[in-house]
This record gives sequence, C-alpha cells and structure tokens, in this order.
Amino acid sequence: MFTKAIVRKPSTTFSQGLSSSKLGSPDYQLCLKQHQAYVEALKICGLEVIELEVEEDFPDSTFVEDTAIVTEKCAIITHPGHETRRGEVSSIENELKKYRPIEQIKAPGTLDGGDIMQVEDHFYIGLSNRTNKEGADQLTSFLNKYGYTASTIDVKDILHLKSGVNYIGDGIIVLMESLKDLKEVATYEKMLIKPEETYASNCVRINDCIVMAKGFPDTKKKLSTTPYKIIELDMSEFEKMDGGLSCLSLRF
Ligand code: CIR
Repeated sequence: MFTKAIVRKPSTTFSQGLSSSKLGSPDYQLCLKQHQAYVEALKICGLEVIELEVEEDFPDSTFVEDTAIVTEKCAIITHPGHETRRGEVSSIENELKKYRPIEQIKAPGTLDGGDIMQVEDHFYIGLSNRTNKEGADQLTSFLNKYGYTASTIDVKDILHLKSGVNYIGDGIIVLMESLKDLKEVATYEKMLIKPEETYASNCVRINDCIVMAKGFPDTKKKLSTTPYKIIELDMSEFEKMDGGLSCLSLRF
C-alpha cells in the first residue's frame, strides 16, 4: 500500500531536456496542465502528494523517478547515468531523509530509477545506457543489506527497463511485444503490449488503481481485465521528452 508520492512540476527549461524522440518540442502550458492532471490522479489513488520546488537548472528534473529507489525500509539515491541530471538528486535526498534511512549510489556506478522494477521483495535492475554494472552492484548490496534480493536484465534497445517492462501485481508483467521472450521474466503471467502501443507498457499500479497513458485502446482493454480502476492520462508532452508515466513520481 502506497501512501505518498513525490513529484516536481516541469521547469520552464523543460524543452531543453534530453530527448531522442521525433515528436517535436513540448508545449509548456499543456505540459503543466498534464502534470496537474497527473497529481490529481495520484490523489485519486489515495496518495498524499509532496510537490518539490521547481528546478530551473535541471530540465529533466520533473522525471523524479530516476533519482531514487524508495523501498519500505530504505531509500537509495541514484547517480544518474546522464551527467546533466546528476544535480537533481540533492533536493530529493533532502526530502526522502524525512521518511527513510538513506543510501547512495556513487561514481563510477551510474543508475537511473527508471531501470528498477520491484516485484514484491525482488528488484530487477535494467543494465541500460544509463545504468551500469557498478551501479547495479552497489544497488544490489544496499538492497541485500535491507533483506531484498536483486538481479539484472540487459536492456540496450530501450531507454530504461520500465520503458518496456512493468509489474502490476498479482504475478502479472506488462511487457512490450518485442520483449516477449525475455527469459528473466519467463515465469510471470505476461500482458503483451502491441508494437504500436509500446509507450503504454509503462503503466503503474497504485493501490486499487492502474494509471496508464491515454490513447492506447488495446492496452486499456487488456488492463481492464484486472480488478483495478483504470485511470488514463494524456502524456503527450512528456512523451516528447522520452518520459514515461511512471517517471513523473516516486511512490512509497
Ligand atoms: C531523460 O532522457 O533522462 C529524460 N528526458 C526522460 C527520463 C524518463 N525517465 C523514465 O522514464 N524513468
């Protein structure tokens, strides 16, 4: 059961963030509106929403999920894989230390929270262009110290592990179709997401709700077979900056 979420409004510099998408430049006003709707959705899921100060110096700082891993027993502050994002972590640490003992990934380790998928007491760590082996090893030792287990999955073709693989509880993994044979998640029940709806594979289960991106009818139909309330959100402006739905919050 989650009770809180940390979010941060996009800064006016948002469009200068990292992006490989060909979807064009984001509309800042629309982006703020979509962010507000996201915050409202978190509240509907029963969360108290903690809004951090906007960080104008860090265009990607609205993607707070990449800056920490929050478990029931500890919070691990990351060392983001892209250097332009490293300054985002100090304000996150200041907030999280109110709630959890803090651990920290250090160079030469790099790690983005988008690469970490929790399945009960086990954590899958995506080895991506942002998360390296040293980062994964450091995270694994912190998790082991608090009684969790971890293992790695190679994910070189997507930005982060959770861009294509997400756990929604009850033994079900939502998976982009091209990863259907991923051996590391072979034992789970799989909900395969069509190639044209890949963006929607990044959805989040929060308490009795599943929050998903709007405009993906086949995925919605599949997720609607679960007992959870489906909340759809327009994510167009965040998608333009390679941002998935989960990365806009840290839930704990
Ligand atoms: C980046 O490339 O770092 C940002 N523009 C997007 C980060 C998205 N994070 C995520 O999906 N966990």
